[in-house]
Amino acid sequence: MPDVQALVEGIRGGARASVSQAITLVESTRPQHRAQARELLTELAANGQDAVRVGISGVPGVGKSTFIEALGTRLTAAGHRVGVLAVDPSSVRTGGSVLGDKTRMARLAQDPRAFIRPSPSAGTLGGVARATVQAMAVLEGAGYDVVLVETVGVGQSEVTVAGMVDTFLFLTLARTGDQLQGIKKGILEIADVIAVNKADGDRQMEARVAARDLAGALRLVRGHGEWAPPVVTCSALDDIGVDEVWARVLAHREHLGADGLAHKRALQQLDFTWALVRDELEQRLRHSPGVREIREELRDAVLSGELPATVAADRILAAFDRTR
Ligand SMILES: Nc1nc2c(ncn2[C@@H]2O[C@H](COP(=O)(O)OP(=O)(O)OP(=O)(O)O)[C@@H](O)[C@H]2O)c(=O)[nH]1
Ligand SMILES: [Mg+2]
Repeated sequence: MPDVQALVEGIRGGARASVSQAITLVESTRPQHRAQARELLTELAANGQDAVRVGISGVPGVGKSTFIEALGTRLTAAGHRVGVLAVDPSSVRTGGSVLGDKTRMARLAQDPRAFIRPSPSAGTLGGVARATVQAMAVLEGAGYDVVLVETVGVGQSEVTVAGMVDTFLFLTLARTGDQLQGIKKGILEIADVIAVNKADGDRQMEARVAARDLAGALRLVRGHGEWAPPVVTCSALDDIGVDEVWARVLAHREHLGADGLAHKRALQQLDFTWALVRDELEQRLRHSPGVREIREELRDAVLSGELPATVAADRILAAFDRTR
């Protein structure tokens, strides 16, 4: 059982081992660890500084990790301290951790001014999100002033990540016309900056055309007077245009302004509060002795058509209320 006070001191002093241990603590689902994690975060929040929080999403293979390697290396060279976290829904399913892959971030992984942490490999997306938000607080407590959160662009994970960062960067590949429809509309609604990656070699022209088309499509999605997400091209591999992407991220923060950013973060805290409640309720429901007792029997009854779902649901809730 870690000593919270010692951890706090280690984190404030920027000790990597303490940061690592603290993130393991906030990832733990054991009730005792969760209580300690709360204590730790309360201490850290007392004089924590806020980092620039950026989510980076896009389909598998679009170049997220390569981009983070290029961007992160630039940022640390400019004097920043960069934390990298990952939210990987596939690791929730398979128990493996693919994202935050250090082999794609070889230089950054060696960089003393950077800290890379792969996605927690167990639990629900809600649980992973909880751990990630808290890991972000640990990194901020340790003085990392930029936090990048990588998430693969499938399912709910990008919406989840968009809800915990200041700016959401969406990486895509050159697509034109009809292919644009392959990009989910939901993504265009949450993206703050879009970059068409792999704009190198003989794909530069194609990427530029795609960026222009995408910018046009976005103007239809976004309302008048709203932030119009800029669409730029870059090559993460050749480190071309990566600084330009970062400039757009900073421009988005500028657009929000101090009050706008504070308001956005406050709303995120409120959403996060309820997400925590839902996550905790789900855990309690799963472990409720009353529900466990009737679970199998209800399962059979519903499967055989003997019991309607509505009645079964009422019984489960009654069992939960009775024994919680
Ligand atoms: N030509 C070119 N290749 C790139 C570029 N960026 C990434 N790649 C290559 O694309 C492949 C996938 O890159 P990753 O950075 O692992 O992509 P990712 O989006 O992090 O992938 P997942 O983590 O699996 O979702 C690798 O072979 C990279 O070398 C780029 O700008 N240009
Ligand atoms: Mg990756």
